[in-house]
Amino acid sequence: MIVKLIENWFSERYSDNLQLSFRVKDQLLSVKTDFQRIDVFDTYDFGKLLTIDGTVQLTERDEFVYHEMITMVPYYLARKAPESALVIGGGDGGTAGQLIKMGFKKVVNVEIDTQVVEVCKKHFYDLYKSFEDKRVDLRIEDGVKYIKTTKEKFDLVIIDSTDPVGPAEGLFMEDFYRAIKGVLSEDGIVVTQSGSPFYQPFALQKAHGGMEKVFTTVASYTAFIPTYPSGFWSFTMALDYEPKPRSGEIKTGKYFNEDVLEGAFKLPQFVKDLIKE
Ligand code: AG3
Repeated sequence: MIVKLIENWFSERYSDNLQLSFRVKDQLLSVKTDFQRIDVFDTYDFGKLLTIDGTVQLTERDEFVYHEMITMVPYYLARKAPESALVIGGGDGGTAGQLIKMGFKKVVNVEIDTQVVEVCKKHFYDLYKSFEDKRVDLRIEDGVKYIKTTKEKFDLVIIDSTDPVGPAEGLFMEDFYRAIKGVLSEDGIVVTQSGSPFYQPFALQKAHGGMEKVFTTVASYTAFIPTYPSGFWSFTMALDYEPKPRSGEIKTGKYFNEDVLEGAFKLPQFVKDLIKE
């Protein structure tokens, strides 16, 4: 007798000819919200996987890389240790959780889609639980609007968004960076995820080019994130002074350490070429 086993796979499509596939034990959820489609899978190799509009947002196994790198790098380069942060996006809670761990006194997290938060409460409680911390103020609203109306100032602004298509498009624009400058405190820094330099050069170029119009110093850095397109990911930060590591204070994470803080800014030539004026 021939028993045919059914295999289930989730694939993120990069182009008509290329995709990254995860074999999955189960699909745990699929919802269509007012903004996007959210899915959760239980994968064999990466634990639970959260996708939005078919793109990998995080997996249990490698989320630490992204969440450490989007927080610890700007934190240790700031002139004095930041104490307050604003997270735009980040409805999974991973970024807020990392900030709390690092000792931030106040984190405002503005997520546009309440369903992202609900899904993570159910399926990624370890990340979601940061929203139960009294130092974290979760607001469900449009980040662009929030920035334009708030009177608060922040030492660090983190744009933890999806790719620059759909709801996140406005988060990669010069106007938005200008508005962010208005909510930064004196030594403030803004950082954004800026895509895969190999597959999404336009994301990096938009972020870097937009920030350059608004801030005196803009610096892109990279990290190895196995489940994102090409596994080679970029972040871009901007500020109005020369960043310098606060050596002596630097703690290590699971990915982040003092060598990574330096090395992450050493860019391959094709990446330098993408962002040169
Ligand atoms: N946000 C950035 C995910 C971008 C991934 N893009 C892709 N797979 N095409 C991650 C949210 C984690 N807090």
